[in-house]
Amino acid sequence: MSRVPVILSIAGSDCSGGAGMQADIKTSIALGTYCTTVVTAVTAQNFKGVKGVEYVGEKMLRLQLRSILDSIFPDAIKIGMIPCLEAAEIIKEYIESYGLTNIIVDPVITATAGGSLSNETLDSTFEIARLLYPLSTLLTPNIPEIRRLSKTNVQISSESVRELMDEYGIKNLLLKGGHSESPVCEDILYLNNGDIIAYTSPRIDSQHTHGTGCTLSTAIACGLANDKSLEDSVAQAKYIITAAIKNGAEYPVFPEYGPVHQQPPITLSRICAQGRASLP
Ligand code: PXL
Repeated sequence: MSRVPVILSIAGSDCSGGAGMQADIKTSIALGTYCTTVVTAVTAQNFKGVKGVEYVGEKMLRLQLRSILDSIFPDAIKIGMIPCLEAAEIIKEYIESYGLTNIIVDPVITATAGGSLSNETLDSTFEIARLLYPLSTLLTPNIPEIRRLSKTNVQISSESVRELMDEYGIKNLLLKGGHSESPVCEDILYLNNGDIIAYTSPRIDSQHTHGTGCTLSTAIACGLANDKSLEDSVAQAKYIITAAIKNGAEYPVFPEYGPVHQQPPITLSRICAQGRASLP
């Protein structure tokens, strides 16, 4: 009997359900992958902003990691919100001692709704980067995140991306183009072997983009967990996120700002109306 692929999401909880661990679980379900979770922090937020953040603490972080890794070995891992340096040190220790691979790191710094997701200074953001990025299979920064990591406000070039990859020992990097001014949304994959692949989608005009980064990085992890190549996993994830943004715009949860939708609404009423009790 073949086993369901499993991912582990190491991320913060977003009580609004749009981003963080909640987005990871929804994405994983949409892709038929089982999602285990290690919560790094609890955030209190809605689509207008972050009201509070609490780190779960060393003991609880270790206990969650041990509970999962001793019983369900993940085929791929997605790492999102890292609230402090101590959490990064613990996660690194577990990645190394359990020999974890297929690790996607989303270098989350601020929340989509506005507000910091880390109580760390800029210096410790770089320290967290030095600890975790070399262990990752792929880093998925957006334009503000790569500017912050490269310590620049100017246009990012292929050379500056490669310099950053060399400086932090990043194997592969996906630069997300969502924040660009371009009429299309182009994400560029910089591979270890020197190759560059561009993934382009139409830009969808929407205020419902909360959870975009979490959804994309988790969808890539799901691809790897299903034994797809990194290039194919990114292509699949690009398709999923474009559909989720389109769904979020067409079926908004809140009238103004809100989350992406990982799946089209299930037409339960139609199934019930047909009186169908058995599975299709
Ligand atoms: O999308 C980045 C992100 C990650 N993790 C948590 C978040 C957000 C954005 O809002 O709330 C918990």
